[in-house]
Amino acid sequence: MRRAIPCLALACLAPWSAAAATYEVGPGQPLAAVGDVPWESLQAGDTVRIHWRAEPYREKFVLCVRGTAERPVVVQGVRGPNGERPVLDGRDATTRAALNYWNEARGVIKVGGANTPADTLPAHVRIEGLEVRSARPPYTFTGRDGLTAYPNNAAAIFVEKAEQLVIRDCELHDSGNGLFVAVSDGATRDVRVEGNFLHGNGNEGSAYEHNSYTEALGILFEGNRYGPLRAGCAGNNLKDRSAGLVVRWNWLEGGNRQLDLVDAEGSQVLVQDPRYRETFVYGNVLLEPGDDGNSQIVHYGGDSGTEADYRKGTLHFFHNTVVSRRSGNTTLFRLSTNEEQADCRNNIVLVTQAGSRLALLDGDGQLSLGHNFFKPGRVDSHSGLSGSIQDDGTSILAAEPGFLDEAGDDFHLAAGSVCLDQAGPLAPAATGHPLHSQYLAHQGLEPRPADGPLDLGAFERCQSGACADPADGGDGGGDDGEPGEDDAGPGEDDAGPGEDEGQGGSGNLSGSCACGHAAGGSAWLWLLVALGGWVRRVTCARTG
Ligand SMILES: [Ca+2]
Repeated sequence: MRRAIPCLALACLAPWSAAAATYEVGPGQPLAAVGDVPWESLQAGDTVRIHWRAEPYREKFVLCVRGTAERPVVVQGVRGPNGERPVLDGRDATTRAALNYWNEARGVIKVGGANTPADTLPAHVRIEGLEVRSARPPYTFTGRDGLTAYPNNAAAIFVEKAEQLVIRDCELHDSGNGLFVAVSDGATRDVRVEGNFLHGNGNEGSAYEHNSYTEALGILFEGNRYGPLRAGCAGNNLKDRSAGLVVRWNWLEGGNRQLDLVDAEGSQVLVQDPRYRETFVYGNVLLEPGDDGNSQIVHYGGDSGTEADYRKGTLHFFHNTVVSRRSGNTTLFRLSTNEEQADCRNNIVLVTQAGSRLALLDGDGQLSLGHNFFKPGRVDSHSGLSGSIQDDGTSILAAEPGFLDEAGDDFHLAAGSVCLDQAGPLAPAATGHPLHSQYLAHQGLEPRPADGPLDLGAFERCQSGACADPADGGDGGGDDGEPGEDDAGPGEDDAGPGEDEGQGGSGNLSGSCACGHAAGGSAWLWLLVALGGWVRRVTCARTG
């Protein structure tokens, strides 16, 4: 029952094969509330634009819709006058009555199945530019079952199942998990998490909820800022159980461990996928701000106890900058068994205490080292080495790596740093992951300067003052490894539709706007992009 469709003549005349709509939400917009959007009848190519307002939107919804590569479904925040992202607040939130979906308590935004709209595997969905918060105990919302409490494992964004999903430029906080991605028996794949700010999540006294907790077939994290969890919460910062995991060019500060990369629990599809054996972590800043949780920075392998399913492959860990300000010991890697390997090269690893406070391994595992920076005095293990360490002797031992402003958290290299131009070659398996970008504080990326031999760590110094953009220089890498993902409910969570009654969603609003949407030729698509300001105004009003 949607009808009126004011739209631009250009858009209406464009030769697109299917209609699509843009819904504008906010003060002075055609739709006042998030719940006015007909979420149950979204179609490929539709865009929902939620405009900033001073008061948070206390509303929640499900995205159960398939877009296409050319016609994604986009939910987009439109920032306020001072750059504020619009806020979706789970506390006291309500759900549009026309929606009916399970696992409603698991997130403010759910991407996954539903009764209304009809169930499907969501695809080509993009969520961007929103602040999403406050899905955790003791908060409550009102949904299909009336007043409902959030469970501990509620998330700001809960992905039950999806493929080709992008979450970017969002702030996710004050929830059990900031982001939760379940593998759903292998259905969830190709997820990108880009340029978000995840912080202040978790539940007091619990180690089971994290800033992000993910399991998928193919997942990429890049350009994100991870901050400490909420006070008193013992979860990890980035916890993952995926196959095809890439973590690059992020800022990861605090958490029980900065990275907890453990075994797939949700699907043997992951364990059987060749990508399960290769994990890539590069170009990140990993900062241990103090005596925050576990003294281990990276855990790789598994934690379920089912060792046969542990990663038992290689963690490729290169060009990271690791800084620990712990007062006592720091351990760089915990490899779960002696069948886990780490290839550690071209990193800067600095402990602010004496160099002997750094151990490379907790005990188990096979570690190979080349071309890293350490302070003198590092030890193999603080608790007894049962694995092995292959050190090619090329690492630099010095008192200081030569950061621009260590106390001020600026870990770019200063002139004269011992880390300049000291990198060795990447591992053969890592050559598909060129260092063409670096983290830009905060939540951004910039080209890594092309300045002769690579420097150690996450940042390249342009010594000449006039460096080429490596993207122009053919680093050959093309697009590296998009992570795809699968189901896998992290941890304890089932994420399964559970109780769901699947009565089909026939009451969908039929039809969509008469105005067009980018469907066909790329020329039209790019014309639309160029005319973005106009396109945004192609607005379809709901008639009720
Ligand atoms: Ca260099």
